[in-house]
Amino acid sequence: MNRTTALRNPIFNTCSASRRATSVASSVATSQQLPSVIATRRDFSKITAKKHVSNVTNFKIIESTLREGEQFANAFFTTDKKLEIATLLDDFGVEYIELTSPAASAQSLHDCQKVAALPLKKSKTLTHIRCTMEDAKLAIESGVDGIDLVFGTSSVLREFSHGKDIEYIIDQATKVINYVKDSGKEVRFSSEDSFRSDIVDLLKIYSSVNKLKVDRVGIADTVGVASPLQVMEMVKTIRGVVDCDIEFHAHNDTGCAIANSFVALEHGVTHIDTSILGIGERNGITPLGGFVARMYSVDREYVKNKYNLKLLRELENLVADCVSVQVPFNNYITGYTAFTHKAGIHAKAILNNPETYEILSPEDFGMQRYVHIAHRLTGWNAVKSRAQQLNLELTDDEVKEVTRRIKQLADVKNQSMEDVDAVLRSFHSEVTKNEMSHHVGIALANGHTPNFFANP
Ligand code: HCA
Ligand code: CU
Repeated sequence: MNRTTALRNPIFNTCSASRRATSVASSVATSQQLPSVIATRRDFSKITAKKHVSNVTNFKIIESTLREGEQFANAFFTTDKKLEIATLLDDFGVEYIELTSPAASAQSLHDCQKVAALPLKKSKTLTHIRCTMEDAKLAIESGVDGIDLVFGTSSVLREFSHGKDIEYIIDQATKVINYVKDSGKEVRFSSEDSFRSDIVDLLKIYSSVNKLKVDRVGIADTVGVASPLQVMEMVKTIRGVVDCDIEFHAHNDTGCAIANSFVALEHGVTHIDTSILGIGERNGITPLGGFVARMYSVDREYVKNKYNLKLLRELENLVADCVSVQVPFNNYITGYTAFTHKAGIHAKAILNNPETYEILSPEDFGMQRYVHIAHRLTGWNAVKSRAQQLNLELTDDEVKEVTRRIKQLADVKNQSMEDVDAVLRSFHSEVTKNEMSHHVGIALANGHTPNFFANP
């Protein structure tokens, strides 16, 4: 990467942490720090080919329901539930399943070993630990395929959490990474609270661990503060100093988790962390379903071939039940209104061609679309389609008339589908009776006895 790109990077002008980074970056130009960063960049001059490569059709999911999700307020997973969730995640096809640290508790160690021993078809198992030799030893012994190391790098964490400086962090990371690598396991190093960390510190750390040949580095928006533009700048900057894979972990405090994950992939990230329904610390992280919806909208075939999308609903129901929450009405894909069309104009177009108002096809996810007609915004095309479903034969003029009645009723009070069906049925029998008496009248006038009920 260009020697000064990181220092001129607009990210440094867009948030307070970044502003601090600008001043640090320019002030350290004459200090001891910067030359080593520049030297490191020179070491990576060969990796420019990886810069700005979009991975929106070439990404991996690190599913963290059994790690980040366990940090959700309501979460309590028994061993059996963990095994059930992991098995279903594997059937769904996520590339990785991340598990709570075996150092967290005796039960966590036991559960980590149990999940790691499952005969999974596709998913690899990871555990997520502090960057210490003790945790690393336990993690290696638990039998997982890979180990995610994390260290707090923001000044606020360095001051109020672990109290260590950057040299100490790099030193410690070097010891633990080498130890994990010697065991043959996959290893990732991540900096907690990356977006409130000093960019110069981050570049030093990431380029050091990259030299140690980690499989991945991780960027974590631990507090959900980053905007998509800031993510873009951060990812581009880090992509410029590492040639390993990059993982992105987005919290959703300000509603940007999915957008941030997407932008991250567009600019060179390779792995995205998710959890089912987004459960995690506070209001959680990138939800698996929402992330999948986003990616499907870009390349439907890629996503359909990679994941068993029809299992999404089952996964969400399983986890929702387990942590005592409802799947939200407006949830991506599986929410109860996700494929419900209401306004008359929408309903008409959807009935002609679903692509008019749907970028996601409900059938691909084992869902069904629903045209809502019991309201004052309804239109006669949608009412006609409902009458056909109920096998009630009506002319277009009759459908228009009954639609007027439905609208009148819906202006007075909220209608249910049952109410509308009842109106349709009684209207239909009314017109049928009228027709009958009309025919009877004609027949009698002609001197015949009509027999409507005779067998054919
Ligand atoms: C946490 C840690 C973490 C770690 C993310 C990562 C975060 O605060 O519980 O390892 O990439 O959000 O920073 O979940
Ligand atoms: Cu997190």
